Amino acid sequence: EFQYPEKLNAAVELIGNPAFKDRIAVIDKAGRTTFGQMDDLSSRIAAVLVEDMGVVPGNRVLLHGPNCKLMAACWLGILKAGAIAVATMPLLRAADLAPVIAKAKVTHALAHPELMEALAPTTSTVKTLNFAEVEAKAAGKQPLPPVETYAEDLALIAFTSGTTGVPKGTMHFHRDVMVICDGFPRSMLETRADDIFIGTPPLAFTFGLGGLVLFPWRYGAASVLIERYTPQSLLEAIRDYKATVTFTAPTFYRLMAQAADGIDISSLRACVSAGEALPAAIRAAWKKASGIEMIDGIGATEMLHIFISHKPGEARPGATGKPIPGYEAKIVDQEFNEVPVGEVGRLAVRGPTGCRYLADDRQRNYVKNGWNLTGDAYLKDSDGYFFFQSRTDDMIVSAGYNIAGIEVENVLLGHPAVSECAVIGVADGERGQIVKAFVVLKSGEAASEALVKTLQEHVKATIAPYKYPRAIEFRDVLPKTETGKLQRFKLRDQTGV
Ligand code: 3SK
Repeated sequence: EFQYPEKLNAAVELIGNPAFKDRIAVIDKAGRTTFGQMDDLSSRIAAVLVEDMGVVPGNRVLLHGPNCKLMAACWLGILKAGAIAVATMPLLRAADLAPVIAKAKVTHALAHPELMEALAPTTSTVKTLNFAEVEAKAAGKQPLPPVETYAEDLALIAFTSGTTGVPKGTMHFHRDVMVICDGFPRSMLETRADDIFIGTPPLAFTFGLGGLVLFPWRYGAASVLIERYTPQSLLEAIRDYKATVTFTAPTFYRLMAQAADGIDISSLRACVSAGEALPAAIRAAWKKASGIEMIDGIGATEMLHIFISHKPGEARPGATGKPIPGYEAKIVDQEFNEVPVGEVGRLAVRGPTGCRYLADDRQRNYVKNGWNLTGDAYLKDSDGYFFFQSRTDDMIVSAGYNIAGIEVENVLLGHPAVSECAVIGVADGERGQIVKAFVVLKSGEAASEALVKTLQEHVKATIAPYKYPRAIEFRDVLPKTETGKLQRFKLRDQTGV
């Protein structure tokens, strides 16, 4: 299992498989591109990097673009040139990119023409081309024979701002790229060559990189790459391209479930949800709208991709699943002792991928005794299913009770007036902390004292009454990362707790 030759280039493995040469690798609004054509284009891009930009093996090349064919081709070209891909979210601006460029010692950059402004302050030190220039230059090149790399050479550095704000670079090898392709998409998704993958996560987020391009390509399947979706346009794209597998986050499934009426999405066979815990209400809403039982999963940029999940049909309500083949997981206390079945503790994981921060002392907090501590509080049941409770820094302790904010969030989300919500603990003289909910209402609903009371009663009637939010604040939007994760720490900062 997960054995690879000493010499390995993940880009060559994924796009250069002669058996897939004439199959479709990428579908976009401009048409269809075969594996053979993507292989050729990415080898020409590698030639541009090496011959025109002076890239040498080991250079770190920043990629800044939305999900599109050229973003994917440039990623492959960078690996074929023996360089290291540092993909960044399209929403990031110059001030966000500066620490990434400095930390990763980026020497070269490729960016979408409309996003070049974000790189303007660094073009004197970072050699930069836009995707249109890359494409024009590539047309005049001979494909570069791929640089020979080793399985344990760095292939990518993925930055995570996480839910705490300060970006960290996570380093992953060529073999790690193959490991994730040979894990989840084989054992859980049972990917087939006739699959068509579609979804929303950016390729700069390893959830999207794996789910939208690497996984389908490993099995000769196709990837639909479109720059931006609304819930409505993703449903239409599923219908138009007859997509079979979706990757997106719970919130997007919830919005798609509300908009799915009358759109034929019967081509779908599997829907993967990750990036955030999956509330039972959303699982049920999507099942009703699409007929499909979602595949839930938890991953981490530090682990490269998903490590706990379940097969279709093996979902257990409220559970994320079990460790996928190759990975082990356990629940530990502060002293790193395993806690009894059914008790909440810190999730520890180990397997063929793991955390290697680039020059960051936080490595010692994340990896202990060879286990990765993801910052999630979980419990394991007697059948070995893992149940998400909260982020470890999101656990609320009120009058001696441990309250997982997510449980309260899930109950509030089940109320018809609530569109989104986030729950945190705020300091309270009497109880230590109290539960506070920030609520975004559905359109047409109005904030009022009466609604506060109604929502409080709804929580009290659904779960243990001590968990009800003693404070509720209505907001128009909630703070989120570029990948859509709630940033509860920002609410805590704003509230001064
Ligand atoms: O669950 C996540 O946040 C995640 C992160 C990186 C890669 C994959 C996933 C699902």
